[in-house]
Amino acid sequence: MTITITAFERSPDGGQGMARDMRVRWALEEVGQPYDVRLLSFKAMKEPAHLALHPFGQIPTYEEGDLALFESGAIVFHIAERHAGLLPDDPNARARAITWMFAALNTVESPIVDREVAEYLEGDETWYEQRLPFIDGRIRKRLGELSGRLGNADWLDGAFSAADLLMVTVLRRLEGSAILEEYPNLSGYVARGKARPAYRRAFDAQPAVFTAAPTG
Ligand SMILES: N[C@@H](CCC(=O)N[C@@H](CS)C(=O)NCC(=O)O)C(=O)O
Repeated sequence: MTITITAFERSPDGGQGMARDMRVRWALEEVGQPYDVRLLSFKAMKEPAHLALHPFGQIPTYEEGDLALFESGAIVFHIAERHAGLLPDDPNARARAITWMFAALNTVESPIVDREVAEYLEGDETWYEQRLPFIDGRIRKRLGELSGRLGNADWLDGAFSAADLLMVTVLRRLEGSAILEEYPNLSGYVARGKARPAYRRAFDAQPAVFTAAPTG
């Protein structure tokens, strides 16, 4: 059955792969599943046809036969459950990998997204300069903890898994801020993820069209 995902018609980051369809593309490349991409304008994302697939009018979505999913984490989890290669077979190792998937999206991504929102939407506010150090402090706290746990390991818990795929895409959102470079093992971790052939294929497949709009 054909898999179809949605992505921005015009990538606000100019094709840097920061939008969350990149996670889904990468997961599909890791498990060797071909997919089609339906590109959407910002207007089309808020229209009934897309809202029927995604209640919040965002990308990415995932369609396969009768199944329609939204939320990048849920989509990556679905792909990892249906195809070998992104979750360990051992039940305990699998549960730990799933735990790290939640950690990436709930615990690490949240302050990073706060920083993006502040930059995009609050940059002109009088209190912006005072707020940024607080957000960066929350990010550094999480990165310090993550860095301590990763140590010298290649991946979060044994072999590369969907947890690493999500965590790498989350940490990538800090590219350009110089914060990530304060944690050399995390920079190396992101570089390892980006060096995977499946990542390269996914990155090269996403369109590089610039608009000034924020990714949200
Ligand atoms: N938690 C959602 C977030 C989805 C999201 O924020 N998508 C962004 C692109 S990365 C989007 O569609 N932004 C445009 C908008 O919200 O109007 C997920 O992980 O899929």
